[in-house]
Amino acid sequence: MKSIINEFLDQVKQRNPNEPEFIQAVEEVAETVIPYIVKNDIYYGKNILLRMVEPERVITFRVCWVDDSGEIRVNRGYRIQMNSAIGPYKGGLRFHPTVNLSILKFLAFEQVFKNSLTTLPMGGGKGGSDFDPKGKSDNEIMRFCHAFMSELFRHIGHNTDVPAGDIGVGAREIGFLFGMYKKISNGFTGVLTGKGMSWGGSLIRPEATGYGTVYFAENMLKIKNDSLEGKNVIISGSGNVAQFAAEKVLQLGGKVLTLSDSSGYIYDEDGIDLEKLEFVMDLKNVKRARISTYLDKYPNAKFVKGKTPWEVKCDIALPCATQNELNKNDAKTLLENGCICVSEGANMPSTKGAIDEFHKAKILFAPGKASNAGGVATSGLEMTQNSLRFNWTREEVDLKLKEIISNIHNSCIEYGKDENGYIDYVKGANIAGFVKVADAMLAQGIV
Ligand code: NDP
Ligand code: 2IT
Repeated sequence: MKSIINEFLDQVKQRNPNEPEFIQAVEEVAETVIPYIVKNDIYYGKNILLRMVEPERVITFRVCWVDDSGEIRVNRGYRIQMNSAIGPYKGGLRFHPTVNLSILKFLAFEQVFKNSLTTLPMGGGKGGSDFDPKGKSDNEIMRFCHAFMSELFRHIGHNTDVPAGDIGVGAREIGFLFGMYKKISNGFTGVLTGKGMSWGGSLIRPEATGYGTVYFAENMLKIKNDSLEGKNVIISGSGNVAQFAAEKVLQLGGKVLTLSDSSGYIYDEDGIDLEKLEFVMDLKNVKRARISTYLDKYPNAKFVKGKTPWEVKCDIALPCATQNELNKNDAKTLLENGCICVSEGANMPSTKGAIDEFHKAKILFAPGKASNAGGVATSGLEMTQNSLRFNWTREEVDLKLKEIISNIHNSCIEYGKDENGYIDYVKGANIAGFVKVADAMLAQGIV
């Protein structure tokens, strides 16, 4: 088996040089899915995985815009249209200076499996730019978003490809992107998700990724007859996903000890309660300040510069910042400190070494493609509401989100439970996500 997997990975590495994040994501899938393909005649010998690692289309384009001082700036825009076997391409846009082809291809590849797991009809895609929103004025953000959409518009559409937010792209950016799309397409359609409530957005979409990550943790704990009540929880990041993960942890009776950004983490021994979280939300979403300024209001907390929160003792860890933010040593520290559950809010935050440690210790570990799928699932619900020209209530959307997360959890058990009863959620999510897409690809022939 090892040689079949290695032969496959060698081919992928050769065709995709200098793309370490993409190879990392493919490797994780290949190790769990190839043994399943080999055992199942309908998939074997059809090069399905080889077809799935090749994007259906990769678009890169120039984005020129003028900054506040009158200087002409040049950025690079991307859209990876990875797989449309089960629905229109669907996935976020990331604006961050580290954005490159490798990162967007890994995200688009993961998205295919994640979207399949939601049970909704969405293919996988991802896009973005190396544009850095930090320190830019609202007008600069608007000019960049408009310039970006003035090219992207010809490649997307509500039945073709439906982008949304990711790192650096929130409600403000989706507004500017939507405004330009509507103007140049001369049509009001659900071409983006994460829209504002008065112009086609869905209730609960802003909260959905963070809430879903915590619902997934609650599902995992439940099979151990446990819950979040009274648990110490550490969270990384302080953006959209981290904020609403924290809110849901508090609602379910847990204690939130940390939040972070790329400068370091804050540790509040007394717990970050709802009032403190509201302060963080204003700090990050309105003032767009650094997390360290939390200490100006709450001086009892500590700011640990340049480090991640994994050294803080906890029961549950929720990585909600970015890829490869939790490595093998961090995993060992978490385990030594008694951590029993890790639910990924970010995409691929744990390195392969870290995941191996979690599996060796047989703790509850959920990979992002399962545990953060609540965000895109609720985007799918936004698409449905746009098509119906109707809005569901907060309670209705939240109930559907909970059901979807619980179904994803069940799919992981179906395909990931081993002989000893341990649930390998990585294997479960990869195989369950694969089956639906592979079946659709087989039915549609060689296209
Ligand atoms: P935001 O832009 O709202 O927040 C990102 C947070 O992560 C910020 O606190 C940011 O800190 C931190 N961060 C970003 N890059 C780094 C880095 N290199 N090192 C340390 N910290 C970093 O993004 P989201 O909350 O939307 O996204 C967070 C994660 O969740 C990403 O992995 C994303 O792909 C994933 N995700 C998001 C979904 C969504 O619906 N938004 C859905 C599913 C997954 P700083 O301000 O210093 O950069
Ligand atoms: O990684 C993700 O799932 C997202 N950034 C959300 C994608 C979406 O289309 O809502």
